[in-house]
Amino acid sequence: MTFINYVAREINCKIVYYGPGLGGKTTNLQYVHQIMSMSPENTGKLISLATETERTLFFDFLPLNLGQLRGLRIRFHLYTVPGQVFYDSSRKLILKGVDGIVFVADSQEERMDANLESIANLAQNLKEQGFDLMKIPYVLQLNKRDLPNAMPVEDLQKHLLVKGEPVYEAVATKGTGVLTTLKAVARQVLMELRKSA
Ligand SMILES: Nc1nc2c(ncn2[C@@H]2O[C@H](COP(=O)(O)OP(=O)(O)OP(=O)(O)O)[C@@H](O)[C@H]2O)c(=O)[nH]1
Ligand SMILES: [Mg+2]
Repeated sequence: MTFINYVAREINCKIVYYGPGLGGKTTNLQYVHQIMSMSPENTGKLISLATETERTLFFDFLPLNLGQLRGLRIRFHLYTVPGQVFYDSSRKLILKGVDGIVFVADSQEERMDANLESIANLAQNLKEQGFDLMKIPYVLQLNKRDLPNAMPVEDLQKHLLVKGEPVYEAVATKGTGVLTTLKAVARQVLMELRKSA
């Protein structure tokens, strides 16, 4: 549900980072913000609403200006959801009008159930908003590759792939894989835009 504002001559796309609690969604946005703010004309403020312990309470938000399509400026609005199970109503709200999803999986073995639960929750919440996980632009990020208990990539893929989506390994705290992931989802969103434009 891309929002095209012909008066401001801009296209607004919404990308949501989804996944289990403590998986690294906010860390992804912090890194993108750090890199992009080297050219301030492209980036707005990173707005985070967090608890005292830095868990996302409602959402994180980061606007980015990334190029043009047919004379319209393209703005990507990045959001994260709170991963903690009991914030489901916030997740539903944040998914409204979504154009693309990054699923940030936690590679640690003990977080496999939380990953699976979060994917099921995503599919359900998308459905309630009238979206289909099988059709929406979607990439899978396998985060926390630096940890000793990270599962092998093949095992994670076997359990977490939903539709042959692109998969990227990441260490969000170091920025590894963060921009590659973002570019991949942005590319899919732009392809959808071109189809409908
Ligand atoms: N070792 C390691 N730690 C990471 C990595 N990515 C994130 N972390 C750490 O994991 C913790 C949680 O990261 P957040 O980005 O806050 O996780 P989140 O997914 O936003 O969590 P919620 O907001 O509760 O849903 C923080 O202490 C991060 O520094 C990573 O790739 N490797
Ligand atoms: Mg967070």
